[in-house]
Amino acid sequence: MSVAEKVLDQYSSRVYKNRKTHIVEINNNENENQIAANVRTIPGIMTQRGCCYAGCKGVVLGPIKDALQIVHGPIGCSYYAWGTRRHKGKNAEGVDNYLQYSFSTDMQEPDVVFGGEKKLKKAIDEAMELFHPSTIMICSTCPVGLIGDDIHAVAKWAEEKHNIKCIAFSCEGYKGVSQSAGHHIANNQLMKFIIGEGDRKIESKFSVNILGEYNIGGDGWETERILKRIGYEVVSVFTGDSSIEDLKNAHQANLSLVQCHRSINYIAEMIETKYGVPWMKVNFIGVKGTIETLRNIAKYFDNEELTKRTEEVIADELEKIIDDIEYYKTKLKGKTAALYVGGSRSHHYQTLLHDFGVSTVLAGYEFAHRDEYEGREILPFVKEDADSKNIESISVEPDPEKYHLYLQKEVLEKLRDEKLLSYYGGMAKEMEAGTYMVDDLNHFETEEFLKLLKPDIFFSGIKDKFVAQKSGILSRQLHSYDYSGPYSGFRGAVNFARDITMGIYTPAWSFIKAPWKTAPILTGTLGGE
Ligand code: ICS
Repeated sequence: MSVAEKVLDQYSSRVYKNRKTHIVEINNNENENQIAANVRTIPGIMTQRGCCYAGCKGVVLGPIKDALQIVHGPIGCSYYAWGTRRHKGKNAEGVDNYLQYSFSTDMQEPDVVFGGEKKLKKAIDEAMELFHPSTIMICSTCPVGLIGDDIHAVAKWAEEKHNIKCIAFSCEGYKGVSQSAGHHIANNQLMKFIIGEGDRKIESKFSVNILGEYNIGGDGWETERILKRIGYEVVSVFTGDSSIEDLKNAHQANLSLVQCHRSINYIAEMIETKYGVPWMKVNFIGVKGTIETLRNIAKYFDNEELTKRTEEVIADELEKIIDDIEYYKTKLKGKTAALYVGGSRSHHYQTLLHDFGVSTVLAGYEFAHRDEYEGREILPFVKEDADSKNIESISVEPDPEKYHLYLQKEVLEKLRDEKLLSYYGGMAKEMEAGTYMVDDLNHFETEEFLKLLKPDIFFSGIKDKFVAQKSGILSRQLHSYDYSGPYSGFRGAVNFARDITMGIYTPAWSFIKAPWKTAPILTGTLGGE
């Protein structure tokens, strides 16, 4: 029996059939690594997924520092989204910063019975009085959708009464099957009400947006530092350490760089369609990934001086870290890892682990779609550029998500031959045959797989880390980086290697035995006496 079969075998036949399609043993034949993803979790299963509200307010909107975000719903929804994601933001002159705060209408039973709009209006009045924000965002959680409060009407009311911008997000937790729906809702509203409104003058010919970068542990700052060193102007970052003013001007950039495709692909697409700003998939995680990305961007701009400067910066950054990298390689080479996060890091971080010779035995996502698992090759150029390179018909493969970047097979092969393709994501590609790719890995499967595969380290989040830790496996959080970071770019790679080396060579958790291993934790008697 394979490892996957041993895990699946414990399910009832109905669950077995369903979960089997979400667990893939990687095969050398790329086309066989197909996985079921982005579908409903079986009720009753202890999933690690989050909700639509988490994806909208927690992920995409959360890091916008000068929008005062009021959560319309019970207090718990707001409390659990308060300060946990570590999207960092600096205070800047003339820009409000509400990142430390948590605003909620604290909905109670009477509001559910009689409607909560009055309370929401009161919360807005109060926020205006105390903070004078220029932008308010309203995010609703489950009960609001169920009782039908019209938060969009309240937003309009607030705009007129207070002369501010007020945007409502109907991101009730139950919508969709995971956080993913929330990303989409946030993307749509940002596009509708913010992007395109700015008229800041952009000086540089080499101006970029960084999309899908939320500045967790300072990642966005490190990426920006490298880009600025080369000579790029960073117009906006979606949405790490961002201000409304920056986001308004995103349409003025020459190119959008997409780090986390899953959460922001909709905006990347819409900015391209509406304003003609093309986007390119990048990866600033890992030394190799960063170098490849910087070269791809330079290739896009096709400017001699910029290309030269890119190579200079790469050489200089490398020189500064190379000794550390070599040292950590000797410490980490041959170790094995399991990764389980949301929808983009499990493949990006595999590239970083490979830099140090760490291989992956299992990797999974909570809510990724099939592209993040199976990968797609994409054109790192705009369509027009491809045309100018004499590639005839670039037609779109029928795809549920209708990305124009999915190409027909013959075209793909031609582009591949001409080395015009950059790879986009794709977990399967990073993995060796015989390892496991799992979608919506649940609590039970986590325990079982870890027992059978025994990785040296398990990268996950706060919900799933303790079981691993208590069973003696080193755990590092890949969502929040625990208290560390940045992990992006050249310096980030060293931080990352230092953290996991420290963990692996301080095996504190393997010295303890979980109490339930030696003694029963429940006692009782059967019968009447
Ligand atoms: Fe993208 Mo946690 Fe990002 Fe990704 Fe997304 Fe979330 Fe975080 Fe995780 C995210 S946007 S919050 S890279 S910053 S929803 S770590 S998909 S689950 S892997």
